[in-house]
Amino acid sequence: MSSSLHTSLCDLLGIEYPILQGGMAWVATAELAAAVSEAGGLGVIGAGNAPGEVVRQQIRKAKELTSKPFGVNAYYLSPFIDEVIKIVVEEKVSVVTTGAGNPGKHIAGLKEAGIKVIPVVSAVSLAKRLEKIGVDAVIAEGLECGGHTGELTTMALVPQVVDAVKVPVIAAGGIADGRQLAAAFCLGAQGAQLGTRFICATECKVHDNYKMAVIKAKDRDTTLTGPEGHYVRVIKNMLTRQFEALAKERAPQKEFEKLGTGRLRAAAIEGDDKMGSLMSGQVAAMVKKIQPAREIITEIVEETLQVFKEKQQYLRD
Ligand code: TUI
Repeated sequence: MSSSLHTSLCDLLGIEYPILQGGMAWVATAELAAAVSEAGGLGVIGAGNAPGEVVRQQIRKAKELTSKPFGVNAYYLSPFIDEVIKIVVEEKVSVVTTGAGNPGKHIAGLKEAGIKVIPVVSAVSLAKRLEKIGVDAVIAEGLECGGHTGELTTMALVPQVVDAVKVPVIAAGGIADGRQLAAAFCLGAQGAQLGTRFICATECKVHDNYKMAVIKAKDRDTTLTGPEGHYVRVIKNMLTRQFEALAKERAPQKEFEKLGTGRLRAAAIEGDDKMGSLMSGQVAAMVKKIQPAREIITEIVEETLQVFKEKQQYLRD
């Protein structure tokens, strides 16, 4: 590679390429995070609903595998969220990304510990509020993403967040290759977070059935499940058909919760591709093979550079 790709985000986080790996619960373990960081991106351990001590073990394992910066994603619907934050501070993790809630109450403590805080937002209002309390960057995540989704597409959300805040914006949702990373830069983002493509990294320890479901998925094979306002994007299977039946009969939220409990673990650990929750973004169809994290990053960087080089021919003096 003769030229390289460098933005302010690389300096902020001490990484080589402006690529973050999504902190996917049950999927983004220490091995994946360390591999992404070793390859020059920012690897992120997904804390999900895990107790603090389990997250500490994961952090220590990642430290054994890499001396480069990595992050932990704190999931704000976890019953263990306070202890996860305490452990992240004790372990002096470089970066915390947050999801599924407002991390406001923890920001001062994390900043005091010298930890970079990067929340996921799916709306402009939260991005502005969080910038005021001192976050280092924000991840603007569009509804193309896997797992919990907001209401706006990446194309609509990213430039609106870029216009509303001064901190760097990282685009997420619908990004799997260099064309999409280049598009994110065109929208004003300083980097991108990718989840789905990294599910199929060699170093990702998720069950092979999960990886194969992503690889086999076609363009319209993901869907949103869950009650209104709490949508989760997954690959269509028997579970999503049962969710659809609940939605049709306008079942109460607790019925959705009952059907959904333990399903992500079932998919990720046991490989249950029928009744498991195969969380994945709309770009699943673009993921065609299992390959090392380093290869994924190198390919995306080369494609992005190629896009910018090619498109220069559109310019006229
Ligand atoms: O967090 C995600 N996506 C996720 S988390 C997850 S874990 C899970 N495990 C088992 C069952 C279900 C889920 C799967 N996918 N994305 C980040 C994200 N955060 N997107 C949107 C938000 C968000 C939503 C509301 C951030 C803040 C927020 O705040 C509301 C408020 O208080 O203003």
